[in-house]
Amino acid sequence: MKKAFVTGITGQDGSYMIELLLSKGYTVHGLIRRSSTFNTGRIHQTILDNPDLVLHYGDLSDSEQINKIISYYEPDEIYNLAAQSHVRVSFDSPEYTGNITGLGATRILEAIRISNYPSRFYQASSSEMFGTAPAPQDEHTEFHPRSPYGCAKMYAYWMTRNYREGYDMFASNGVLFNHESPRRGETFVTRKITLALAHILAKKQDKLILGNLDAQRDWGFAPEYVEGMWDILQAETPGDYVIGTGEAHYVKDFLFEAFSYADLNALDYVQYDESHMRATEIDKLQANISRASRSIHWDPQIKFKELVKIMVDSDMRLEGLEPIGEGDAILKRKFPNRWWVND
Ligand code: NAP
Ligand code: F7E
Repeated sequence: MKKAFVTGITGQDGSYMIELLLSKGYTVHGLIRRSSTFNTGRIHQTILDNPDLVLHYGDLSDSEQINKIISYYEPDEIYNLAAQSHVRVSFDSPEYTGNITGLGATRILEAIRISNYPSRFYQASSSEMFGTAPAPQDEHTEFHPRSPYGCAKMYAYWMTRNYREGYDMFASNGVLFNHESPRRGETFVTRKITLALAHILAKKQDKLILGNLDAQRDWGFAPEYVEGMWDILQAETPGDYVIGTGEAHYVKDFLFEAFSYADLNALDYVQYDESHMRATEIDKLQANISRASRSIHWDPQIKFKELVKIMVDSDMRLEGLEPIGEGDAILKRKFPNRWWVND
């Protein structure tokens, strides 16, 4: 039976990742931050249902606990999914973001090196590292990050490559473009839109306040991306892979698509607020996934319009409304056997 160690298990990707690993028969050790209120909303049922999930309190700022877990349990695979992951917030807390999102990866890499156990390491790298580099971006594109978050991720990316080259470790980067789901954090733009729409339909909210609508992003469906992370660690050799859909859409496209799916005009509800703007913005991110498609056979099934419908249906259900249903139908048709279809 394989053992995995996953950080960031209470987040969107971490919650899907531990479910995927448990479904494959792994024993999963998860790092969780102690908090004064419950932070296990996304994984509550998984904890109850799975004796093979072992939780460890700890923090990426504290190498002591990370060292102990890695040297004592000797995991076969380690997925570093924890981060201060909000780009706008990273402008307010650049030092903290560097400590967690950047140095956090180094703490794990050092712990693996010291343990002398051949754990395979996955680093959650990000398309934010590409910044102003012209789209489409791939494994050969030069990085030009535009946020403290992007800079911190670049440091972690290069440390992962350096440990691979210097210590012959199986350490890989997944350079993932934006991926969303019904479990997406509520302050990221896609979820903010679909949740606000559900609140508007439930008559609990009448305005949606947003920032820059003119940026373009390559948005995919998170459960498929988590499968890509696992694929990256099953490859014969370590390496770095770009994962995305290959399509770019404006923020305003997501907004209008979501509201028109519910038969509403977004212009009747949306307002602009400066506070959501960033000191430096990225205009366009769009993946070229040829390498992932060719070498690990990873190809996404869910594209932009389907993603919007899946998220709107889910948030309508969360608000006690009858979903429109096309999103639910897409999930059932495309993934009849996947563990997360009945979310
Ligand atoms: P998320 O929902 O924001 O989850 C972040 C996770 O990190 C949470 O479990 C959080 O714990 C944990 N965390 C934060 N600070 C920590 C600390 N100091 N010590 C230990 N754990 C800490 O992020 P996500 O969307 O799932 O993304 C997963 C990873 O992929 C992140 O590294 C992110 O930067 C990266 N990434 C995401 C995307 C995307 O589009 N989603 C794209 C590229 C890369 P709490 O619940 O306690 O806050
Ligand atoms: O912003 C614009 C905003 O915060 C997307 C993280 O998972 O993906 C994510 O980072 C766009 C930006 O995602 C609001 O200015 C407008 O242009 O949803 P977001 P992100 O910054 O692309 C990358 C790949 C990661 O690695 C990150 O961890 O939407 N935007 N109005 C807004 N964004 C937010 N959050 N809120 C608004 O009101």
